[in-house]
Amino acid sequence: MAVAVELQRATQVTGFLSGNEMAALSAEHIDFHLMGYYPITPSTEIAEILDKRKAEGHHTMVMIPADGEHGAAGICYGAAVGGGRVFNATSAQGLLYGLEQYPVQSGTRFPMLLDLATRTVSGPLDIRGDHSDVYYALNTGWLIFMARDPQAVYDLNVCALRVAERADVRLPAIVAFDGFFTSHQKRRVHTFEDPQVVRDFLGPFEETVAVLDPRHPVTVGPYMNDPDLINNKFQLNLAMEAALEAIPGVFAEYERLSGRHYDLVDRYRMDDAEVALLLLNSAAETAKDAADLLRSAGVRAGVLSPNVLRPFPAGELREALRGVRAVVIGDRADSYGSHGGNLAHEVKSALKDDPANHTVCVSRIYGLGGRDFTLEDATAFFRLALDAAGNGPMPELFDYYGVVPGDPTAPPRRPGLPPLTKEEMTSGLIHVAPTAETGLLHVEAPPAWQLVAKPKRVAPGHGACPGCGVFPALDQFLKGVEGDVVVLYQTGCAMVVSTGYPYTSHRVTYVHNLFQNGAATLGGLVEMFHERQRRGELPEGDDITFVMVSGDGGMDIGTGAAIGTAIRNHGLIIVEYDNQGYMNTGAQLSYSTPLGHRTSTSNVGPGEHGKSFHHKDMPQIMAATNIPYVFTGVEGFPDDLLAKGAKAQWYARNEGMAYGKLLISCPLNWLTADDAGVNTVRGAVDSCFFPLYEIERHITTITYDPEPLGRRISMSEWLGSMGKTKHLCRPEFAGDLTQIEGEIERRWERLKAMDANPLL
Ligand SMILES: Cc1ncc(C[n+]2csc(CCOP(=O)(O)OP(=O)(O)O)c2C)c(N)n1
Ligand code: SF4
Ligand SMILES: [Mg+2]
Repeated sequence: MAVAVELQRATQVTGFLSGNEMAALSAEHIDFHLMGYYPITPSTEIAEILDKRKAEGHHTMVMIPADGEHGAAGICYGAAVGGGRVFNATSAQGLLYGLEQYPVQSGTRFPMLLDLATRTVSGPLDIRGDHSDVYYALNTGWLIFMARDPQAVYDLNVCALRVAERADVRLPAIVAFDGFFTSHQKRRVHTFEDPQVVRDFLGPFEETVAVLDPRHPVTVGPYMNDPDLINNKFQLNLAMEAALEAIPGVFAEYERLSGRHYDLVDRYRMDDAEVALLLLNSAAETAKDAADLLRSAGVRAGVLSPNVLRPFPAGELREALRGVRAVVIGDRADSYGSHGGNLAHEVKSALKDDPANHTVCVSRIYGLGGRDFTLEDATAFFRLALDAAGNGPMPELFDYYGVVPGDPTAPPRRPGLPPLTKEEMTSGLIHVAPTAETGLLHVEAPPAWQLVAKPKRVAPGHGACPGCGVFPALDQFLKGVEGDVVVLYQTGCAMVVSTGYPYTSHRVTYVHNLFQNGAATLGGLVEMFHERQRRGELPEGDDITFVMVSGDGGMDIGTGAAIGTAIRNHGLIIVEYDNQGYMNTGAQLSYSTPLGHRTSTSNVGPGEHGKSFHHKDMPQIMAATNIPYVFTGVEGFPDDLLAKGAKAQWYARNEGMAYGKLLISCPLNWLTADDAGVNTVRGAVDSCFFPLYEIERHITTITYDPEPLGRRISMSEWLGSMGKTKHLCRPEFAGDLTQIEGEIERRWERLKAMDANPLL
């Protein structure tokens, strides 16, 4: 028999890869038709690796960078409906932002695979790993597999898809592995030498509904009420049960190919265990070492860890715990107020169905926010189990592990700089008033250098890279804004490098909410300010200017919120700093990345020529909402920026929303020298890639025109000045360069026409 297994085993190669690398490799071996994705740490690498491999010509999967995870989930759903293999990868907020789409995917029974590098759900924002995200998926109707190490990521991706696509299952599947612990740590791994082995194991994709056959029209997603909906859900439940039946067989078949054994529940030294730990993913591996140590001291200790969470392997857990006197169930996420995490509750309910079971269940919340789970922690859990088994005082049945309650009377660890006063932030040198003839604003202000004494609202000592253009540009803009300011930052470099509990670089009140919802949040805050003033709860004369700061990425995923806020015309300013990519997450493309530019998700090689579509023209999009003021600016033109700051404040105070886009240099990812920032953004202006202009009460004015000054430079001169775009000056990219030049010229000519004609 052993010989037969050996004979069927496929040839494998050994590597040293991380969980994300294994996720990407398995996706390549599966050869999905399409991946829809949106970057989020720590799962982003998966799309980055696949994009790079595509550029190098290793695969031809369609890779679609979405405008957000809701969009990514929508792309995946559409593609799945189209009949083919579909892949996505995300984490934390990304999972939650797409959440609404997942029950549709399972409810209409279209299989696909989503890799989840688990991470803490905000807020506060924390990019490291726990299981608060995957627990949100428990009720989505998706199969959920748990991969404890990089090897399991590869293996379970293949097995999960095989289960998902069975005719009696037809459900989407998540494979979840621990963010950073598994996603980024490399291990010795084995993969099939020939990807065809994986493809044969899966067989061809069989569509059940032919949406792309016009000769046989179908209706997908009709609205469904009583009495059918409950039957739809019942059938989903049956599919879960079918999956539970099928998984052991799929695992066994996979074992014959790979030699690697998986069960519904991973049992370690459980045969005669009297105490046990029940943990998910990487922590269970640590617990195994603790079990070994205890075993050598004569304690019958074991470890249980489900490889599958949905369907929940209740029967296997019941059986495994039958002779166990006490188990500590660790949850890396709380189900707040319910006296236990989801795993603890589900295990307890499984045991309840076995009247012969007398295992004491101790529930602990541990390891939130990526907090390590060490050998000492696992040993402490075993001690709790031993106490609960009767060897010591009975522990609390539910508690948090490794926390301190905090002291509300403790002073801040380090006092920051003193708050800015209204007086010091009001130079009195800037005067703004509408002109009688045109109604457009006239700004009277000294040259920007004369305002250097006006304090910066962001203190020095933040963590931006050397030469980063974000804060100099923001400061030049904010120099034009007088008095009190409240800022809201969407997630991005400016937020990440300027706050980190318990420190802040902000000398004015600062709010962070989510990556994409800042405009709506600030709209609510502005209106609360006015309403409380109207009710006499805040002093009548007080005036605050509300400023949202966002990266270009925030204006992709947050476009809807920004446009909604603009259409409602709240009195606030949105400043977008555009560094042409998602820089704090590792330089992925944004919709503001221009055509042909190299980013970590628009690589350059025989299979790809950098970003494949033109950059979004956000000022024109915002202008179309009819807000009173739209502008562009760069650091190299401080007087221009200062005046635009003053106008933006005037409009926010008197008429409604102002929006401005600042092009800022990012030496780290543009691959330019640290001191080249001002020249690089100047080059963008002088090549007419980024014209300086404003749209005030629908009238467009170019505020700096390089042409009459003889300063216009060619596109290739500007592109050649940055490492990320140098390739575009090579002969084989001549076609791309022509396309870029054509688009930039078209936009510039259109702008000039708008400048010349007040009706445009
Ligand atoms: C819903 C959601 N999706 C993804 C992320 C991950 N994320 C945080 S910031 C960011 C990119 C920010 O790019 P941008 O706004 O251009 O700012 P930059 O980092 O370039 O300064 C991404 C992808 C998130 N926090 N929330
Ligand atoms: S990555 Fe770029 S934008 Fe972000 S802090 Fe560094 S230089 Fe600035
Ligand atoms: Mg950016």
